[in-house]
Amino acid sequence: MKENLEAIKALSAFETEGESVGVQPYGNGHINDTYAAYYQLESGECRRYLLQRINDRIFTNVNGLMKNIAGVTAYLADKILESGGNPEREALSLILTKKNGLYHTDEQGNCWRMYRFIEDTFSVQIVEKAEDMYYSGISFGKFQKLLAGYPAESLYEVIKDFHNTPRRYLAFKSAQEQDILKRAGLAVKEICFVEERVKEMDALTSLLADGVFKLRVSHNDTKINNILFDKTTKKGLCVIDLDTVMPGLYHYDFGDAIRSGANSAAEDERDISKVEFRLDFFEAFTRGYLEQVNTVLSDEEKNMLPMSAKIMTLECGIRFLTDYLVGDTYFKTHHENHNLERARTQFKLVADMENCWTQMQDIVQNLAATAAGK
Ligand code: ADP
Ligand code: GN1
Ligand code: MG
Repeated sequence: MKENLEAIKALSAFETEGESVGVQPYGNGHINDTYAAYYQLESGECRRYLLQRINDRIFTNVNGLMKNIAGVTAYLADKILESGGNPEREALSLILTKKNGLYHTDEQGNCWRMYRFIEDTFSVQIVEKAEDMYYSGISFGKFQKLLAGYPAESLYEVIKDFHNTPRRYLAFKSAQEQDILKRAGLAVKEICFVEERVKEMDALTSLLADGVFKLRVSHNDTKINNILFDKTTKKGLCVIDLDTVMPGLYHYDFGDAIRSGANSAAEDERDISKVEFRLDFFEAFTRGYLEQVNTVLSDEEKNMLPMSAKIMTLECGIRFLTDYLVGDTYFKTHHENHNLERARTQFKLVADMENCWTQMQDIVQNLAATAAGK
C-alpha cells in the first residue's frame, strides 16, 4: 500500500532504537493518520513506536502545533515525576528526529511525528458504565490541574476561534443564508432549534471577555477516546491527542467530555429514541473531575459547568449542521445525511439537559461541597 510505504519511508527520519520491521495503521482517529511502527532490538525484544502523519488540511501551522505539544508534554513529565508518577506512561513523550527536530517533513510535504508507544492500554469509544466516566473525569481534571501553572498565553492558537460559539453561530447563519445545496429546507426543525437558543451562544465567551474567567490551558477535544486506560487498573492513564491544546477555558474540556461521554448512544446514531443524556454519567464525570480541580476552579467557573455541557453540545451540533449545509467539507461523512444525523443527536442531548437543568446544577454544587470537605 502506497500509504504504508510513505510511513515506512518516514521512519528513518526518527531517533529510534533497533531495526524497523514494519508498520500497521492503528487506532480509530478521525483526524490524523496513525501507525504502529514495529522494531526489533538487539536483545531480540520487540518495541513499538507510534507514528502519525499530521493532518495539515486542518492544522495549517504544524510548527506552532508541535511547539505547543513539546512544551506541554515536557511540563507534564516534570509535574508527574515530582508527584512520584511515571512520565513515560502518564504523559505522551515525543521521539525527536535525527536532526533533533520535533517532526519530519517528507518530499511530498507531509509532516510526521513520533511518540513513545504506551503499551498495555485500552480505549473506550462509547461509555457503558459510570466508572469509565469517573476515571475520565479524573484524567481530564488531572490534566488541567497539572497544567494550571503553564502560561496559557505562550501557546499558539492552533485553530482560531475553535470554541468561539458565537462565531460558530455566525458561520452557521451564513451557510443557512447561502444554502448552496438547497439543504436548509430539509433541516427546518434543527435550524429552529438553534435559533431558539441564540441568546445563549455567548454564555462562556462573554465571561472570558469580561474578565470573570481567566484564560486557561485547555485540551479542546476531550472525547473519552482521547484517554488511554490502563489494562491492569482499568483507570485512566494518559490524556492523548494534544493537537488542539490551546489557550482557552476549562469549560471547553468539561463541556466536550460531557457532550461525548454522557450520551447513551453513538454520536451519529440515526434512531434518535436511543439518544439520551445520562445524568448518572454526568454525575460520575463531575465527581472525578472536581476531586482533581475543585481548588483550582473559582466559584464562578464551577457555577458555569452545567452551562458548559450545554453550550459545547449545542456548538458541536451547530458545527455538524453547518457542515451539512455547506456540503460536508470538514467532518468525514459516510452517507448523505450523516452530518444532519449527527446534529440531531447533539440537539437531543441539549434538550435532555434542559429538562434536568436543576438536577445538573445541584449535582455540581453538592460535589463541589463534598470535594471541598475532603
Ligand atoms: P486523532 O487526532 O486522529 O484522533 P490520536 O492522536 O487520538 O489521533 O491517535 C489515534 C489513536 O492512536 C488513539 O485513539 C489511540 O488509540 C492511539 N494512540 C495515540 N497515541 C498513542 C500512544 N502514545 N501510545 C499508544 N497508543 C496511542
Ligand atoms: C473532531 O478528531 P476527533 O474526531 O476527536 C473535532 C472535534 C469534534 C469531534 C466531533 C480538530 O474530533 O472538535 O468535537 O470531531 N476535531 C477537530 O466528533 O475539529
Ligand atoms: Mg483522537
